[in-house]
Amino acid sequence: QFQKPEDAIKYRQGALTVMASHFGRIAAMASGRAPFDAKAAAENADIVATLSKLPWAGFAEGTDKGAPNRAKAEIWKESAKFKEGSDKMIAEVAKLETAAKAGNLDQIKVAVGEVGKSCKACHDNYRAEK
Ligand code: ASC
Repeated sequence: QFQKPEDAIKYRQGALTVMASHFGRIAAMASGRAPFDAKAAAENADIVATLSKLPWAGFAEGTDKGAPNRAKAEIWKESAKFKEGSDKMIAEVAKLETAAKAGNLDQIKVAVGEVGKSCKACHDNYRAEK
């Protein structure tokens, strides 16, 4: 899928960056920083759900080096645990998508919190400091 390590690194960073942008739009509604727009929430949740499945292929073996990136070597030493974390994130995003499709702001708030926790768990364990 990737010719060079830097292609994989760019791919995963791109997917995560775009995902954060679309998740952020929903998170802003959940926190009241933006007005609740059910249609926009559902559209953004669909995009996040699709994107949530993509970054992981970019964590190809040996791509802790090759371009500027903050991936720790533990990702490949603890690959089962890392996969558990990514699966958890995908599952929490699926719940967010369900809540957003239902137009249920209370459920969206809960799901946004759980998705955020699942992002943070891997960042805490597997993302190096700047
Ligand atoms: C976001 C984002 C993350 C997570 C994380 C949650 O919106 O870009 O990486 O939430 O900050 O703690």
